[in-house]
Amino acid sequence: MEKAIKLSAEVANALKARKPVVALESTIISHGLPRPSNLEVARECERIIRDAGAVPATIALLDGKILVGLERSELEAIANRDDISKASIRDLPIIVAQGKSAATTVAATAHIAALAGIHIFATGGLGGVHRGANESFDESADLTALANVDMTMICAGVKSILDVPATLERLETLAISLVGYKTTAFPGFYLTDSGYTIEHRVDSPEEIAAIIKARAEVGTLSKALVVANPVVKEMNKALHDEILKSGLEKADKQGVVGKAVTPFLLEHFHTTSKGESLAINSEIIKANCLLGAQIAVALQ
Ligand code: PSU
Ligand code: MN
Repeated sequence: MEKAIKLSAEVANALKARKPVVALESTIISHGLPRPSNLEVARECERIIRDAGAVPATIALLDGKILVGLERSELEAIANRDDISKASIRDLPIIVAQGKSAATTVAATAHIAALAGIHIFATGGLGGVHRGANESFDESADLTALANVDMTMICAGVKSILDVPATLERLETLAISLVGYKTTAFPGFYLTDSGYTIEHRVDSPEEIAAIIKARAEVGTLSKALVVANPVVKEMNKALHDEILKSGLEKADKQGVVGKAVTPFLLEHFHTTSKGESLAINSEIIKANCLLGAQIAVALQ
């Protein structure tokens, strides 16, 4: 049988030559951003990483193959095709065996990247504990995935649609290391500051590289390190809170549950904020890609 995981030539060569590589997820492209911005941002991210001296490895499933590093046409397919589902780790064997196509979440991307030998990963905002999770049990598999993988995860904190303090508690319980980049205010995705503080602060990619090296020595390589990088220009806070409130109400009224919740709320933000959340979401992802590449380069 052919192998299920296929590395692009660029990624395979980079890994063989021990060059810096940064993994990127694809759910953001197919379910997190509207067309045509999704493809533009995805391309821009890859360019930013290359310009910083690293190799981007966008991960997705196309027609039953797990691709690590996408060709131009493959990235277009993920951005524009209508048959791209949202895959978490548990969906991977099913999609592969059935020859289907899917974008990978943070959980699935981290899992695949580690299998491929990539240990730096940049995204927008992590998944986490949803509001009302004490009844719905809706907690993103991103958290448990990061508790089981050797990964440095660059993000703007967790998405502000979530229960942020509960997510911080879960990160602690799951022994996922957490540092703020140039801050001790935990970022709130669209907002620079979620209102919750974190203990550890780092100020340079070199400092993060030193922590990554220390992880091997202290035996925490099987768990992720989360680097929380706040957005520079945040969304208007009043507008943010208003859109979040109406989005949660609308989701509740329409009975949106499970994996549809996050894409539904992000879409509500993008349509209701008249482009403001989209611009900020794009900035977040790009800034995290740059920092990811800088960390990967500093590690060498
Ligand atoms: N960050 C973004 N946009 C996104 C996501 C993260 O800026 O669309 C995606 C990631 O793929 C993440 C997923 O893993 O949302 C979380 O979904 P859920 O809450 O269903 O686990
Ligand atoms: Mn969920």
